[in-house]
Parts: sequence; structure tokens; C-alpha cells
Amino acid sequence: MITVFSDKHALRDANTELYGGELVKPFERPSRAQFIIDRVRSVGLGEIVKPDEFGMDPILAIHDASFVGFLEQAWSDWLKVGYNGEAIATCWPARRMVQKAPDHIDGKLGYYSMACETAITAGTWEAALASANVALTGAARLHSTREAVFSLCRPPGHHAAIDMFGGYCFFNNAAIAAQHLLDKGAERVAIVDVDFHHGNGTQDIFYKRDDVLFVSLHGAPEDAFPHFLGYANETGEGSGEGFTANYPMKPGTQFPEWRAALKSGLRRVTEFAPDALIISLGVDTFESDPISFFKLKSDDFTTYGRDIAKLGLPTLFVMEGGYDIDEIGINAVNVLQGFEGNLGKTNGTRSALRYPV
Ligand code: 5XA
Ligand code: ZN
Repeated sequence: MITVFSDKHALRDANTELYGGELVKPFERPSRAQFIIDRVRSVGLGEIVKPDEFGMDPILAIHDASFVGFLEQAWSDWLKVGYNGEAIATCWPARRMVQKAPDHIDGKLGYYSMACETAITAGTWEAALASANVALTGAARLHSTREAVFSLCRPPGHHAAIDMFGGYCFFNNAAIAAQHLLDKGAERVAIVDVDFHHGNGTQDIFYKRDDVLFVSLHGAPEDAFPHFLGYANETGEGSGEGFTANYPMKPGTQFPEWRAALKSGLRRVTEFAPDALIISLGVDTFESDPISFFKLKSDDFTTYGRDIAKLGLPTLFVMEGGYDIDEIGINAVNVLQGFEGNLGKTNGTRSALRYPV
């Protein structure tokens, strides 16, 4: 399996995250990607390529232009005010307040964010752009070769909504990749989000559409970030009704229950008959993840990689979360190896894949 990777991810290196009432070194840090790419190399997963540049159009096909403009300017606007720290929101347009972007950077940060753990810093814009290009390059490769691709995106993307950042995410890499596949001729794309956290941004982007099926397995909103989306009764709206499927699960969930939810979600994918599948691959479902509460073990990642391969679909893996940094490479690459191993055994050849070139 080919891996797309950019060194520019390291430009995103924030010093501060508000966690448990303290400013700490962020869980989402450059060493995460380094451990994963090291593991990709050490197991010989396949070729590693740099991303191509796709310009702003594919990003603007998903995100609001004023939000994108805000992200591009945010760090310089913050510096202009003369603040010393990193750019963190402190005030939001909450219930019964005016939903309008103000002029001051303090207000803009609140208007365009859905959480405040995520500081904007020097280099964030460049890293987020590179991450989107990593996803787009993966989608373009999948389109032209039909072979599975791993887009090692960092920063992650699934919390980034049409016009909001947060949860360590700025651009929604998986959504941008899905739209690229649709623009290249795919009629339907399914996104299965296996990150511990609900992919509120991806749901937001496709909620009223019937050309993208969104399936998410995650910690129940009563107990887990992002808390305000991801209930089982959220199933889509308008022509999107029936094209969102949420599987919230309780603290302490073990692999058998999680896997049953995955299999149910994968059945939805089969019924949808997509031309391509995108996996929002977060490995913060791991039992030792410091900010999550599922109990998957390293071997479970291999097992569910195999389950995904059984669909026989052209598949793009887009990296999302995972914060047990010592194990992140093993767990992420276990999914990919499980997928590859099974594909070989069940299909023998990949020519059976039916995504139109
Ligand atoms: O998938 N999302 C994450 O891993 C980020 C969670 C941020 C919680 N404050
Ligand atoms: Zn997560």
C-alpha cells in the first residue's frame, strides 16, 4: 500500500492545549506522525510519496470562504494585537447571541471554532494546507490506480466543519478527499469514521446530501468530546435522510461490541454500494489512549482492517487521532496490514475492484 506523507506536518507544533484546567503540551504533536511513518518504513508497507499541490479550489468546495480566509490570517491578526501566547478562543456565539463574525481576532476565534483546546500558531496554516494535499493526493492515486492508499494526514480533520475548526482539526481532509473523488466521476462515496471521537465536521458537511454515506463509531456524546453531536437518532436531513449512521458507545466498550457496530456500519456501506470508501482512521480507540475510553488491543486493529478489506472496495485511509504515541505506529499500521493481508487472501487480485478510472 502506498503512503502519502509530508514533512510539513511538523510546522504544526503548538505549545499549549487547555486540558483539565491546565495549559499542557498538546496531545496532538509532531511525534505522532513520526512514529507512524517510522512504522510504515519498518514493516515495509510500501512506497512513500510526497503530496502534490492542488490549490485552494478543493478546499473551498468543502469549507466556507470566509472561514478559510480567517484561518489564513488568524496568526498574523493575533500577533498584530500584541498577544504573547498562542491564539485560543475565549468567547463563543452561544444560545440567543448574534451569529455574526466580529472584526476582532478574539471574537473571530470564537465564531469560527467549536472547541478551545486547539490553539492557532505559526505554521498551522501551512501544515493544514499540506495535510489537505496529502488527502487529495491519496484520493487522486486511488482514482487512477484503484489500489488502497494511506494518507498520513496531520493535523487531523474530522472535527473541522463547514466553517469551524477545533478538536485539533482545521480542514476536513476526509471530506475534501471524498469531494475530489465525486468530482472525478464517482457517484457515491462512503466515509467510515473509526476514530474514538465523533466526526462532527464530516457529518456537518454531508448531512443533507445523498451522495456521501457517513458512518461513525464513537464515544457516546453524553460522555465524550465533541459532546454536542453524534447521537444515534442523527440520520441525515432532507435528501440526506438515511445517509448518516451513528454508533455511540459507552465508557469501557471492548472490541466485540465495537466490532459488532463496525460490522453493522459496513453492512450499511454495502447497501449504499459506493464507488469508493474512505476510512477516517483514528486509533484513539486503543485501551491505553490517554484521552479516550474504549478498550481495543493492538491485535484488534489488524482484525478490523481485515473486516474492512472484505468489502472489496477501493479504499483510502485518512489519518485522524490517536495519542498513545508509543503504540500509535503499531496500531495504525496494524489496520493497514490487516487490510492488505485480507485483500490478498480474499481477492487474490485487485482487478475485481469496480471503481471507474
Ligand atoms: O478525533 N479527535 C480527537 O482525537 C481530538 C479530541 C480533542 C478533545 N479535546
Ligand atoms: Zn479522536
